Amino acid sequence: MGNINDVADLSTEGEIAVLTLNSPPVNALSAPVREGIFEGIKKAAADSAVKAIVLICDGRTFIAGADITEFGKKPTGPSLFDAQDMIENASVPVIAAIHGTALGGGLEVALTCHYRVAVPSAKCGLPEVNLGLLPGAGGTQRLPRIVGPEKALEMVTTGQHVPAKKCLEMGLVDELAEEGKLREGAIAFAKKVVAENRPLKKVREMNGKVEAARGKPEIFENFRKSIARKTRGFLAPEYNIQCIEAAVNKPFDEGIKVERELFTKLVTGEQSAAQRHVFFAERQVWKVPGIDKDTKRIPIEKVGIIGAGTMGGGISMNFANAGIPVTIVERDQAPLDKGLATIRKNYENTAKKGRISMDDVEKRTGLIQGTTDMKALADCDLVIEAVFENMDVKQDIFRQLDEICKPGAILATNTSALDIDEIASVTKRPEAVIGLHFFSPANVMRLLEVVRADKTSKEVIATSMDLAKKIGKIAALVGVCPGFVGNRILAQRQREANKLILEGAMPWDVDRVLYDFGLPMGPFAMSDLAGLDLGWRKENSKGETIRDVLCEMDRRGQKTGAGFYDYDENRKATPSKIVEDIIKDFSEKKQIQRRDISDQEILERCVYPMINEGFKILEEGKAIRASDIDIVWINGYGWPVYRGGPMYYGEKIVGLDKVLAKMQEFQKAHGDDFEPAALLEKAVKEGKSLSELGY
Ligand code: T1G
Repeated sequence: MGNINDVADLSTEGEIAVLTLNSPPVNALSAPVREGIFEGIKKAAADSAVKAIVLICDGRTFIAGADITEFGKKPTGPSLFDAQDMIENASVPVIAAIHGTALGGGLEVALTCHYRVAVPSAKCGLPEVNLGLLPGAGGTQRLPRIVGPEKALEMVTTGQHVPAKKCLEMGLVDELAEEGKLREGAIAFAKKVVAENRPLKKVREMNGKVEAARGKPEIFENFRKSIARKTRGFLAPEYNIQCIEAAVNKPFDEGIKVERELFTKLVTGEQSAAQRHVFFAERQVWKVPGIDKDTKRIPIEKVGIIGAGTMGGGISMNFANAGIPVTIVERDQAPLDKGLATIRKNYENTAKKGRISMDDVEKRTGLIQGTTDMKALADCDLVIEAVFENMDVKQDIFRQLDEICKPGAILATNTSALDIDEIASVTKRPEAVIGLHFFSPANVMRLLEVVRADKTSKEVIATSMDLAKKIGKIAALVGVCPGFVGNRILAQRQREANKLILEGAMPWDVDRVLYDFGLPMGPFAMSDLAGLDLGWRKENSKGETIRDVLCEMDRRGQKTGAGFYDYDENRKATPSKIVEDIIKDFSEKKQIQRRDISDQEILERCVYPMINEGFKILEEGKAIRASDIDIVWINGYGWPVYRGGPMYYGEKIVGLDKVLAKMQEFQKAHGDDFEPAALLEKAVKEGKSLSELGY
């Protein structure tokens, strides 16, 4: 039968037609793929010799969804709906043959097929919610008709990829083919369908499970409650729920109308545009100019960690989780034993939650060996120090590592702000020195700032970025400067928050504004959580700052039941009159006339300097691209993904001209902390976006 177009080929095996799609990298439903399906099914079904059709894909995966790069562009050729109608109304059975990940529009295409066959390694899902969307090609109407509304609600609001075996149990897949023999298995299944004269099973006509849920609004109300906290601020999860509700309460075609109406609202809205930006930013962040697949990598088979405290222990777990043996060094036996015990307890807690087995606990703790002898690091390929944040201490460690570690070993520091060039300068191998800045808790937080020092070699950078991916992190390559990228930007917000409470706002005002903006918590609640006495010493305290006074009063945060807030036995925070009086007292001492400060001013004063600092980071070359800064703040500090990250938010949601104007206004009123970055002024003056300026 031959080629349909460049991405679709039609062949036959006896009475079974096989339509093969091949559109790398993931067979996304671009215009040619949609045309290939439409024309290929049409041609095969029109051939009287054909008794069934198998729809299969070459390459790494079955269709992984609509082509996200086409969003916002005028669609050409047959629509996805046309292609689906061609399948669903074909005169012969169409069988989807699934490998890899059938996702989004890909699964929606498979759901219009009459049967689905998959290999055990395959997974199916409707992850549109992660793009701020909902399945817009009938997925919200067909999925609950197979798996029932409860499972459908779970799948569409989490975007989870369900393994084929589970799909089989749920009826989402009709048969599992032998691994590696999908084509043969799908054709054999098709022959069976023909031989047994099985019906043209249309999912849209399977109403049993949705009708059974009719008159049970509690299914949806209880589900809404169960995800409320996790989905705070997001639009898409609620719209997904409304579509599943429509599938239960309305006939199929009316349910489809609800789905299309809500899909259109989301796909044209701000949140989805931001989340699609993040989808691509998470893939761009791995691309480092000058490093490619030919850059040599250093094999990392054994890792050494210095320090068995919170950070050292958490970092060690990342490598053990990836099956890499770890030698963890502490100066004294007692803290070493404590550190190892904490690691085991963390694993046991994870096992109690059912996320890993007790066997995993034994395997992973077995991979982490403790010692008080630094010489045990001699055969490590990578050593990461996670000791006290003091330059002398770190330089001493690196002098020792320079003597102990084998040639070619990578020497990394977990410092969150110290100058890594200074650390590297005490070694004879500065090209092997790099920063691996983990975020606490290191075994949980996804972000890793990979900090290149002046002399760090390309091999060490390439190895570190690959290793980050291997241990499940998302890594951004950043440059040496105070606070690197994440904390440098955070410092801007902290400074303004502290000034705002002296000028008239209260900590709970600032926290509320930033929480409502979508951050997990505001700066003062965060300080109470972390402990106000981090880095504070009673003997040095002079009562010169609000924090000093609070610590001196033993109001050191949640752990003492009081900090900026008062806490009840369940750690529920309430604003404190004592703190309010202390703050007002400080305003008076500093002769600051307190005034009412609007929520909008609080937001702009905290957020715009963060954006401005991002511009300075870019012009100094301390981050490769603006979207890397977005990735840092989303994954390291909880910036709401539906606002795209600080740089995206400034450019696409607020508008750089407005950010600049506000910075200039604040500079006049509050001084040079608000001096606009030259690059921000340039972008506004030339009317250019950050990507047009090369960032
Ligand atoms: N469209 C366009 N390009 C895509 C794509 C997509 N859907 N998915 C992946 N790519 C590109 C990606 O940018 C990268 O490009 C390369 O493929 C490899 O991806 C109507 C509206 C499939 C699990 O949300 O989850 O269907 O960087 O690095 O880690 O209801 O990609 O190489 O140039 O991620 O092996 C719904 C999104 C869309 C799935 C593979 N589908 N993709 O992961 O590789 S909306 C999704 C993924 C929709 C319908 C709605 C993953 C993956 P480059 P990768 P991976």
